[in-house]
Amino acid sequence: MSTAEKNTNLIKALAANYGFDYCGIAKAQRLDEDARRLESWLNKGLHGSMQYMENHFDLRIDPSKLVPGARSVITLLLNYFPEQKQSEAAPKISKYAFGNDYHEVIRSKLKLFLVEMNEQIGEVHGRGFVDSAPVLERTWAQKAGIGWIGKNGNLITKQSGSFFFIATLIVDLELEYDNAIAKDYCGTCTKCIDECPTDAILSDKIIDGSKCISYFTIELKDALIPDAQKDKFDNWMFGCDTCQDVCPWNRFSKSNNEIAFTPIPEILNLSTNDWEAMTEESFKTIFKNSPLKRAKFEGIKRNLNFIKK
Ligand code: B12
Ligand code: SF4
Ligand code: SF4
Repeated sequence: MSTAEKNTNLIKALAANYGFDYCGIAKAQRLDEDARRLESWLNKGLHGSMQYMENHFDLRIDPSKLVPGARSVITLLLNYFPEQKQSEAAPKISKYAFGNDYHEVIRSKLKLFLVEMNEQIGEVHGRGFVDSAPVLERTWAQKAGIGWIGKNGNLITKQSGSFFFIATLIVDLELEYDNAIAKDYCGTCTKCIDECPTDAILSDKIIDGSKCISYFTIELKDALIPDAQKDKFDNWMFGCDTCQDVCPWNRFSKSNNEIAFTPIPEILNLSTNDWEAMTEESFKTIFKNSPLKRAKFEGIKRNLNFIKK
């Protein structure tokens, strides 16, 4: 067995030990095709007011700018599909935000993962990323053979759908590479496009971020959501899962086993009236470890006000 093969096996075993559901590896290289797609997305203003998406273009398309001497990009997926559902009276919250903030949960796993790689393999330079860094995570997951990019823009796995977080480890270690899935298993389906409440899904797997409910309810920092969107949110208060809920591949979703993603009871049970009555103090206490913090108390109140009939 070659050293690359031995190290690859070890990394895939470590991924499973840390509770990741998928692990795939791609050769670290410049993403020229994606650079064109990203550039066009930005030029069309589909990022709305998410100015951070304009920053670090060179880093986003070239892993060796993030880790000097980068050889491999390891992609790890963590399932967040919950067993529990929200009550009918609750304002809708995206499933990814039911439990503790995934950034913290995954970051600590990645840290330990790198330490263990160094202990077991020898000196490996690398960095772990989840979400907030300039890394095209969906592209790397696709290149690592884990799934395909659906018409709804999400990375979809054939075995268990798309309710997964994506994390990447960029390392200066030569490994064995997985083959990208060449095929697209969306076929003639257009359910996500038809059902998106704000028509944010364009052709060619392009998402108009500036029209997505997730953008309006989480990323938009303005005091008001534009009137043109009124009555379109279908009771989504934080994020939106519609294009994944309607995706036939998500009938294969299995409940996650991550204790940290156990739903916060208030998310499942509070009615819109309960939310309206909530004070800032209770919000800060109940959601201190939750992704809802990103929208802040004022953002949640703004969203509640906007979805009110
Ligand atoms: C900005 C952002 C948003 C914005 C903009 C959305 C968007 N589509 O870009 C907003 C706030 C709207 C958003 C919403 C959501 N997001 Co978001 N978001 C991001 C972030 C930070 C950057 C994405 C980005 O680079 N966008 C720029 C566009 C141009 O890139 P892209 O959409 O990733 O598409 C690339 C590839 O798909 C590729 N591509 C397209 N077609 C094809 C075809 C082939 C063959 C290939 C090879 C490549 C390819 O082209 C693009 C550029 O290369 C990533 C984290 C990260 N660092 O990657 C999370 C991320 C994409 N989001 C995630 C999630 C979970 C969501 C939501 C589901 C949350 C929710 N429930 O509310 C929604 C889903 C909306 C949707 N349908 O996409 C997950 C996706 C997990 C998955 N299974 O795919 C990520 C990866 C975060 C994470 N670490 O887990 N998000
Ligand atoms: S998350 Fe909701 S608003 Fe955004 S693209 Fe999907 S269905 Fe449309
Ligand atoms: S709903 Fe249909 S078109 Fe959309 S991502 Fe899923 S399979 Fe593809």
